Formats: sequence, structure tokens, C-alpha cells
Amino acid sequence: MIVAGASVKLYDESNATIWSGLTDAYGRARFNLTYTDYNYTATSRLEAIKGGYFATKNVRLLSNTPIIITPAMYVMRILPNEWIDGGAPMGWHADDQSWLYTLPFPFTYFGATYTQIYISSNGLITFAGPDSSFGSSRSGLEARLAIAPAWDDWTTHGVHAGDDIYIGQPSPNCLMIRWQVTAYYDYNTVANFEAILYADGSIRFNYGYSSGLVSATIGISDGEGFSIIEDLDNLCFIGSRLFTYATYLRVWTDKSLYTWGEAVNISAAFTYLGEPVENATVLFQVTDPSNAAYFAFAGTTDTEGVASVQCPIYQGDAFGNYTVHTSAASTNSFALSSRNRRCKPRRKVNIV
Ligand SMILES: [Ca+2]
Repeated sequence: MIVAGASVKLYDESNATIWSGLTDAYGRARFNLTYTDYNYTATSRLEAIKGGYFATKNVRLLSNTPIIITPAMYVMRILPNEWIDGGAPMGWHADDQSWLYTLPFPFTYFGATYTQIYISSNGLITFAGPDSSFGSSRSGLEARLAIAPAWDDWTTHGVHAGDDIYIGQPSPNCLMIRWQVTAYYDYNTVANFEAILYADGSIRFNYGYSSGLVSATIGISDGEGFSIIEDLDNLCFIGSRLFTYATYLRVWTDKSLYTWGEAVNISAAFTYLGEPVENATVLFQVTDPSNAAYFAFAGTTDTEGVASVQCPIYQGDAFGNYTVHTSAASTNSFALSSRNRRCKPRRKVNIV
């Protein structure tokens, strides 16, 4: 999808804007920079923003090669503030500590699925092991597989009443981790922020009251070259940040329970950066209860980005759970049974 009219900015290593412009009808933005010793060796950062969508890439300049910012796996959207509050206090009172937490649902991050995370008092969530580092930085986050709602040198050891990490589930499909912290470098500075992990792999950061200037690094990173990172000095009730997969393929069936002689209507809605993708080929593959191939069909998406196919069910087909796979991802299931059961809600799935 070509994005015209996006705001594009180029930053130097000290985060100063050195160029800004808009993408044209072909999604291109062009700029000329004066050659200096500095920009020959430095790494700059290009950001493109439109309608709250945010993509970024670190680049080396002085090249005739086009620099293409692809949203890769995730895009970040800045939304109105959606502070939630609440959660149960964990009693995690410490400076520079990280605790293991078992998730209520499997959570997929950069294509790997986790059942446990590590939550640090310094506003960092990690996956490979505990990480209590207090020295937040853009380069530090780039080097980590981590989620940083507000990585900074915080403490929860009890400077102010209520300093702690709180965890709850505002709804069954998400987990909220809320920090109420004090800056270790200035006890007059406090911050309140939340990270919400969704069962579909989306991530949201919310920000409550914060006093004083901070030096927070926020964003997501796979530790291997893909990251979306901001350096912020003010967190007080700023807009929520929502990270979602750039590409969505939502798949559903017309009901969840079928019997011999019926047909299963399977649909998939394909969107990219929130826009429907027309004329895309979607491959539907159904496996039977023994996981053997049962049905395969290619559909083409319409103007709404929706492709639909009908999967017939014949006399004698095995009862049990059938799984619908679209492209690479396992996506949805329906059951063939003689019992009646309520339909399952639609599910979101991701193409990776
Ligand atoms: Ca600390």
C-alpha cells in the first residue's frame, strides 16, 4: 500500500530534526543533505507518520539507494490517552529488580510465543531472562528483545506510599501491568504507566500522572534490528501507544458447529495498516481431526478485503475439531459434531 502525504522526518544522533517533508502520490519523500564528515559516519533516523501510524528506520546517509521504511511486523499508533488504573499490588518493592510472571494466555511477540515474562522495576518487560538494567537508552533497547512502556531508572522500594507494580485483567483477552514508581535520580519525580498485552499480540502503553522531567526510553524491540522507539522527557497523561501487527488476516466461520451435509462458510478479512487489501489471494487450508489435509481453496479478496470460501462436509466425515489455516498461520477451528454448541466469537490472527 502506498502512503501519500505522510510526514517524514530525519533526525541526527542527538535527536535534532535535520529534514522534514511529506511523501508524494507515489509514497516517496526526497531530500538532499550537505556532505559533512559528521553525517558520513553517523547513523540517522527516519520517521514516517500518518494518521497516528508511525514507522521508523535507522539509516546511514550519503547513499544513492532509496531508503525504504517498511512497517515490518509492527506499527505503532498514537491514540488519545486511555489510562485504565487498577490491578492487584504485587508487593514488588525494590530498586533495580526483575520478577518472573506467568501469563494468563500465551503471548506472541515477534513471532515467538511466551507463557512467562520478566517485569522490572525500571519499566522494562523482557522474555529471555530477568533484566534489571537502569541505564535506559535507544541503543540499549535496540539491543534487547524487550517491551519498554517507560524504561528509566525508577524505584518501587517505597519512597512514596503505593509505589509498586500492579497486575490485572481489565478483560479476559488482555493483561495489564501498571507501574507506580519514583525516579531513583530525583525522589520528587514520580510516574504512572501501564503496559497492556493482548492475547492477539497487540501491545498498548497508557500513561497517567507524572511529575518532573524524565529520561524514559519507550517502545518495542526484537533485539535484532527491528524496533520502534521514542525517547521522551514527559510522560504525564500523554497519548496511548498501540503496537499492532502491520498485516492482519482475520478469519472466521459462519458458526462453530456443523454436521454432515452442511457447508462451512469460511471468510478472511485482509487488512494492511488498517486498510482493506483488495484482489489479494488468500489460501484456505483445512485439516481434519487427525490433522490430515481435508480441504484447500484459494480465494480473492473483494473491495472490503474479504475473501470467502465454502467447505463442504460429507456423510461419514470424522467428528471432531477441524482447523482452518490461512497462509502461514493457524487461525481458527470449527467442530463437526452431533451436539449443538454456541458459536465462538471471531478471532484475530496474524500473518508473519
Ligand atoms: Ca532503578
